[in-house]
Amino acid sequence: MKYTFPSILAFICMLSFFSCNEDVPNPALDLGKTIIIPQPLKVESTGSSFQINSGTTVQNLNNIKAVDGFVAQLKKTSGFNLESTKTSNENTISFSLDEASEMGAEGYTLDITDTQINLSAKTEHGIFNGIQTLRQLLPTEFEGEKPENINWYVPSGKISDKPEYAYRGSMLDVARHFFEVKDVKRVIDLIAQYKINTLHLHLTDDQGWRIEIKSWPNLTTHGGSTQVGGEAGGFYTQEQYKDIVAYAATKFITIVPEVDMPGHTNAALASYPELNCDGKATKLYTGTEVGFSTFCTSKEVVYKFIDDVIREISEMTPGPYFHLGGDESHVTEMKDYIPFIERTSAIVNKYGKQVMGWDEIAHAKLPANSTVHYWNKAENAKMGVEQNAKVLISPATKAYLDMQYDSTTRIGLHWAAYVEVDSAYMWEPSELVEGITKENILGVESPLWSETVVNMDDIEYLVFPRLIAHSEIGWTPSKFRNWENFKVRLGKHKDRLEIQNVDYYPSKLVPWAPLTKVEVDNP
Ligand code: TNX
Repeated sequence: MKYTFPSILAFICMLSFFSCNEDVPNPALDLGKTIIIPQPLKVESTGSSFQINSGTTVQNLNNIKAVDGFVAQLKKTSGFNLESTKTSNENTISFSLDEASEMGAEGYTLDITDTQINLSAKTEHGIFNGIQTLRQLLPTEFEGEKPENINWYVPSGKISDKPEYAYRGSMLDVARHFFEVKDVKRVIDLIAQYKINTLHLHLTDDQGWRIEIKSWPNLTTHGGSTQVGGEAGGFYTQEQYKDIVAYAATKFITIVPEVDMPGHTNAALASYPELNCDGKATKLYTGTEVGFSTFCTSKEVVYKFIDDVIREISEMTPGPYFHLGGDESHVTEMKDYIPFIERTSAIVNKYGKQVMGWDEIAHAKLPANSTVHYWNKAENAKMGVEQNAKVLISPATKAYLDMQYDSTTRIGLHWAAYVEVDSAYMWEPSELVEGITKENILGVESPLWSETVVNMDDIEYLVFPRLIAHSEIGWTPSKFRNWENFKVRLGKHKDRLEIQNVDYYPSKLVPWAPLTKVEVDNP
């Protein structure tokens, strides 16, 4: 491709003093061969291409914010001015909202001819998702930091795309090990490109309380002071939490806060003696056992405490959900657990949020619009569905990002399974549990528990590339998914991970390969 007639002509044009863009036909590129993850619903190639060059203008009549970020990055890496224009001409990238779009709340249509790119969607979120696709149609250099003197061709054709599931999430456990705001923002940046739209933050556990609660300050000053292994912990001030929420919103990611209760509460029990039945504060805990702690569910002060916590967090959280945990409460008797979940759920509703909780909460009678988060027991998920709850799907054997890839993986656990990339990819949410169908499923979430995860490199190593596989499960209908095809696309996605300095796990099952010359011209 590099030495074909058009490229030689283009070279001659570069040496001459006048532009001959119009005379040089753009290369014939095949949109259908371009690697896009998650795979869009419909891709039709027209076998030509659009060239972004010094004369390209940008039309953003609806002043869509997400467009500004995209254009800034393209300016930085192409060196072109990309002036904004009110009218589209023969060389324009245009972004527009279209009330009549049939692609739904998150879908988009991307129409590329040899003279224009038109991205349209019903909502700004749809435009954002279309931009994530457009990023992958551009040369990998787009993801870099400095101007690159290359041809900026985009294959022509039409993509009509929308997601299979409304909720496509990841979870970060900031309780076992604490991660700074900048790390959370990097996670947000990295996952957003795969059209993930939710980040669940596991904010509290036995080892640490990570969110400032103004009415109960000892939760963070004492309860947040340490972490697994005994080093110093940390917590988010309310200002920092709001900053995370606002940053996530710019990438169309909703934050779901979790306060895990009545078990997994040692950090709170160590901070306030009155939450314990014997009135004595427990010791801070830096090990990795689970299931040994519980709030004293019969004490009124516990519900005053929970009311304050849920109120303060809900006030800072624009998203619809509050996750109350509810898992592994092994030392709470069922006769105490059930009324606890019911009373706490009512508090969540009182502050305008919908209940989300790990699958054990289905033992209780759940209010309308609740979501049971299936991680372990299919029968719990079914009990949830029987009371009309939705199910969020995170089976530990497939979706847990803290599971080791194999027995040699340097970090991670394996109590549920070893989860290699093929295993992470090859499953279908609506076929996991008999009786739980697509209608019952809110979506898919990939949790990263952090008992063994200490820094950003560890996060990236466990999250990538498995989250990329999960993103396609949540976005693309199963009839268009196939491991043999996915592993090749993932292999060719390598350059994009590397230019973003992602410390991914180079699974032997994936044919990792830099793009060849022909593919570079047909990105
Ligand atoms: C189970 S998943 C837990 C977590 C652990 C995780 C480790 C769930 C609801 N509870 O407390 O961190 O396993 O894989």
